Amino acid sequence: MAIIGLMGAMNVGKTAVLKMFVDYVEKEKIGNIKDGLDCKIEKKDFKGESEIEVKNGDGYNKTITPNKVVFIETKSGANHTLFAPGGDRDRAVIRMGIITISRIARQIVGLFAIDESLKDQFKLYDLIRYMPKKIHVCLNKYDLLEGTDEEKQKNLEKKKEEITNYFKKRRITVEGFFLTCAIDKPDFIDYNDNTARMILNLVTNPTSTNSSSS
Ligand SMILES: Nc1nc2c(ncn2[C@@H]2O[C@H](COP(=O)(O)OP(=O)(O)O)[C@@H](O)[C@H]2O)c(=O)[nH]1
Ligand SMILES: [Mg+2]
Repeated sequence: MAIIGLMGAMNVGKTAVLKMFVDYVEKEKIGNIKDGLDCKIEKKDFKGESEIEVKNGDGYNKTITPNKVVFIETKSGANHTLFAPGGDRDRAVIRMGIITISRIARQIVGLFAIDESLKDQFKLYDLIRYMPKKIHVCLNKYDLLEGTDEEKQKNLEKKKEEITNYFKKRRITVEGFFLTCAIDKPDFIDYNDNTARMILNLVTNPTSTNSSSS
C-alpha cells in the first residue's frame, strides 16, 4: 500500500495532476496507456478546493485543506492513497496541511512548474522538516516550455541540475524526474499520460521510505 504526497508551491499543478489521474481512472484510460494498469477510484475528496474571487477578474481555485484520493489496483486489489495539500505557505491552515502530509506520506513527489522561477518554488521545502531521503520530482507544465527541441532539452537539463543540487544540500536524493502536462492538450497526450504513469510507477516501485529529518 502506497501513501504518496504531492507537494509543491502554489499553482504548480498539484490539484490538476491529481484530477487528471482521477480522470484517467474513471474514464478507464489508465489501463490502455503504455505501462498502464486497470484501477478504480475508491474515494476522492476535493472539498479543500476553494474558489477565490478576484475583483474585476476571473478568480481561481486555491487548495485550503489537502485533497485526497484512494484508488485500487483492480487485479491485485492493492489500495493506495494520494494526498495533495495546498501550496500557500503563508496561511497557517494550509501550512499545517503541508506539514501533516509530509509526515504521513511514505513517498513524496515534489512538483515544479517548469515555466517559473525555481528559486521561489524551493521556499516551500524550507518549511518541511521531515522529508524522505529520496524523493521524486515532477516537472509539470511541460507544454509551456518554449524553444526548439534542442533548447528545450538544454533548459530541462539545467532545471534538473538545479533541483538535484537544491535537494542534495538537504541530503535528499532525487530518484527520478517525470515530465507532465496536467491540462488536456492534444499535442501533449504523452505528457498527459505521464501524470497517470508517474503515479503507477510510484505505487508499483515503492522504493523510498519516509524516515529522515533534517
Ligand atoms: N499550461 C498548463 N497549465 C497547467 C498545468 N497544470 C496545471 N495548470 C494550470 O495551473 C493553474 C494552477 O493549477 P493547480 O492544479 O490549481 O495548482 P496547485 O496550486 O499546485 O494545486 C491552473 O490554472 C491549472 O489549470 C499544465 O501542465 N500546463
Ligand atoms: Mg491545489
